Amino acid sequence: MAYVDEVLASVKAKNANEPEFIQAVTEVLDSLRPIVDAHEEEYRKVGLLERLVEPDRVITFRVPWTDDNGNVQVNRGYRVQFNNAIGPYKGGLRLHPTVYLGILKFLGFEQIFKNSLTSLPIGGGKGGSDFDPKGKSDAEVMRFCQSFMTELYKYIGPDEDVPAGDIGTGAREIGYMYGQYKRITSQYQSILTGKGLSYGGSLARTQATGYGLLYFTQEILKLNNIDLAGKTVCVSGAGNVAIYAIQKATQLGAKVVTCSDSTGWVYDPDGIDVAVLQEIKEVKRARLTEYKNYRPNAVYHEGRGVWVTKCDIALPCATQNELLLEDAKNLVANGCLGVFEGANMPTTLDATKYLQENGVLFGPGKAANAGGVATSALEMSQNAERLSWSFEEVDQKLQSIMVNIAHNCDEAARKYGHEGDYVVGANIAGFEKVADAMIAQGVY
Ligand code: NDP
Ligand code: 2IT
Repeated sequence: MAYVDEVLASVKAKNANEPEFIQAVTEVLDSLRPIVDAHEEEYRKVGLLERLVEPDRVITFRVPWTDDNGNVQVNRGYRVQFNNAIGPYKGGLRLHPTVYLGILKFLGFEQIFKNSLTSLPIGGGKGGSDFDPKGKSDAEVMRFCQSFMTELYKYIGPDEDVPAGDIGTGAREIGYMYGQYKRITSQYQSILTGKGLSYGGSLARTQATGYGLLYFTQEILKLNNIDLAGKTVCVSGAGNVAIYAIQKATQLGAKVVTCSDSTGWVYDPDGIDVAVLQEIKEVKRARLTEYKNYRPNAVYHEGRGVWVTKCDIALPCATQNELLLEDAKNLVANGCLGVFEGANMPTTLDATKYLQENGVLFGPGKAANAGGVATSALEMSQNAERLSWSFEEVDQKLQSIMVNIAHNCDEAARKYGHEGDYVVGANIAGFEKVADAMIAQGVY
């Protein structure tokens, strides 16, 4: 049996209750076949793939907190420290009721290759909790965050593990967690990124994932002689990544006609108004049903359905497995040219295959959304030198990182005979550096 198949079979057997993790590993290992086949003996000898698919460690803990009625609630907290071959563990904290170990293992595993692609020295990790910030008061969110950090602080450090935001974890949550870390340790350290600008955060980190997605998209389109300006774009999601993807796409001359949240989606024929979206989501923390109150030409639909809309470019920016085979068929039938993932693993494996087989350019999340974590690493650099760079300086660096990732994916795919397959390109380009470092550092 081929080495990849042996390891895949073992991952499936050992992690049978973690379908998202199996999905992520399957995508990565399948596309690493060309490079693994070329180095099979060397990799087998050091158990490279077996080590790569097993996290360095998984930490789980109880998170008790008191709600506004005085009742004690208990959530489960996690940190998955997946791989630190090329730098300290780095990756976000997800707060969502669907969080369980399988989700965080898939995200931590993806993060290894994503972080390597940034060309910055960061390893892969992820964490979070099944806590749902929606519908909670600020005081409840604060008490949860303080309790979460009271355990997490033992396992993180500026050269050890540096968490950040993800779904459900934004500026408010990072602030409460940072405050609690400082209170426990008396240390003013770079142990979180996505911090507020008044206490060590980087300019442009808020915008970075969405902006980076567009810089990457624009570069891949350019490599294929397609101009982004004038194109119609569909975005899903209405959170951090979606909002700044819509803003940058609009600045670059495209028209974004959709966005969505977990209850429904909006079609705005005049182009989504980012200021309105920010008011609804960032200020009021409200539902998208409100959008049509500000924009009478817009239509609100209950449930899922963004991908029925005709578009040139699709940017899934909400969550995993939100773009299914039937959606891929709709996109192809409507003449879509490219799908670029702002979220992590938003496209199912069969949908990805269908899109690629039908000539749709496909930018996988670990490349396309790497701008967020790249800018987090820039925040760590600024903290280390106790300086802060201007918005323009960070944005410039972000642009060149994303252009570089696009070229590296393109070249790696070409080198291994899969020209234009950016899934193969991203996985191989991300894997190479991690594999080298793991081999050089011996068996551990
Ligand atoms: P936010 O919490 O800011 O926004 C998430 C958005 O997706 C919301 O509109 C939310 O709707 C929607 N959503 C979340 N879960 C579901 C679900 N199960 N079904 C339908 N809609 C859902 O998160 P981010 O924008 O930060 O993250 C979005 C995606 O991007 C995630 O996959 C994340 O891992 C990825 N990512 C984030 C980065 C970052 O820097 N923040 C960096 C790289 C990737 P509702 O509010 O109704 O729940
Ligand atoms: O999925 C991701 O890359 C993130 N949520 C950002 C992680 C980070 O450390 O900035």
